[in-house]
Amino acid sequence: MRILLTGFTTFANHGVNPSQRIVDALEESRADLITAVLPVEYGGAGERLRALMAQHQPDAIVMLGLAASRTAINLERFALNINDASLPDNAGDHPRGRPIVPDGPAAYVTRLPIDTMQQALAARGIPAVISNHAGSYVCNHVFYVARHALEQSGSAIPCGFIHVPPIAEAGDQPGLPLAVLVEAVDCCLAVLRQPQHEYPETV
Ligand code: PCA
Repeated sequence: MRILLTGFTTFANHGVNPSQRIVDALEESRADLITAVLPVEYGGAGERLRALMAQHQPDAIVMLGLAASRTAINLERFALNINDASLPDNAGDHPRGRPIVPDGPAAYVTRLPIDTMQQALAARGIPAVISNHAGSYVCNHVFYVARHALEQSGSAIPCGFIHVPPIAEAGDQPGLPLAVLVEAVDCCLAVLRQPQHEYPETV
């Protein structure tokens, strides 16, 4: 199974984006991983993601991003058809209430086995919750763009978004150590590699 795993560069006042560090840590770990770090730009990230999908034709897509205010792994359930954030992106684009795909569906549901992933994470003692949506900034944007592209092409491959908290060592905010974040994502990828996404005995 060839899995496309993406993270993001830094943005706003976040010195480090844990999603980039996780991707860097895992990129050499398995031959089945295709990794990329996306710019925190609505247009640029969507374009890059579509190009990666077209080039590699992955069997699964897992996108990662930082959710600075969260303290657990957040398995995202829905991507919303809206770009709307108080913060501009890294290219200065600052949409408010702008649909991602005019006339597209209001939301797409994840195609990741998030319940099984949550159980697998809990079994390892890693705090993980299901979050109903990925916000309305660039993370939600790429989640929607990927799901829309798959829907348009009639593909039903696993595809979804996981938000991670900050790296605990990196600042004064609560978070999780980088090693735990890496283990969490590795654990989610192991779930995907199981036939029918059964609960993995060993990951
Ligand atoms: N988090 C932001 C964008 C990039 C990232 O890592 C978000 O939650 O939209």
